[in-house]
Amino acid sequence: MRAASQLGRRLAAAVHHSMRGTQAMHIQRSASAVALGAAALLVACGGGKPPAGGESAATSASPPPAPAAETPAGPQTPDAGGKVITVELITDETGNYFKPKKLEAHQGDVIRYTLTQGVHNVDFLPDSNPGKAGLPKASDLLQLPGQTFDVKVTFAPGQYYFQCDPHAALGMRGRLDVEKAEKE
Ligand SMILES: [Cu+2]
Repeated sequence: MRAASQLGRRLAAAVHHSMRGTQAMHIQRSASAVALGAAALLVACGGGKPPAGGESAATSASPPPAPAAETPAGPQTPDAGGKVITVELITDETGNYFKPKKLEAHQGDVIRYTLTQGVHNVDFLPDSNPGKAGLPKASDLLQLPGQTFDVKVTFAPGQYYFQCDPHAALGMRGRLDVEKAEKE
């Protein structure tokens, strides 16, 4: 404390010695104006931004929505007259596969990929579906039995191919034939 105040006095004396009259006063005033300005900025920043704690909470809270964005298909509802078609994703002693691996759906139906066993995803790989528009984005990995990934059949009639990325090379692929919605 004492050393600090001595230093302060020495500095003040040095300023008075090196500056004279109004010039010194002017410097001192602008110095305090700068200090006030800085304080105002600090207050502005403190008020404008959430406190550090809140910010880190926001940061740690933001990752969960990201995977949700990559998997837009939450539970979907078929159009009137449409249906839900379940396709199981399975790992067993015979291998990794979709069941059924070949299916037919009409526009407006929902395909409910459902994990039965193992860890799988569903990917309508663009390379496997050249020229096709409106393909669903690849799902996240499904890891819990009963977990689902819904694909609403909104795309044009035709043949589509899907696969499980981790097991595609092992033959975990499927084919979807889309037909126009049936008129009732
Ligand atoms: Cu798989």
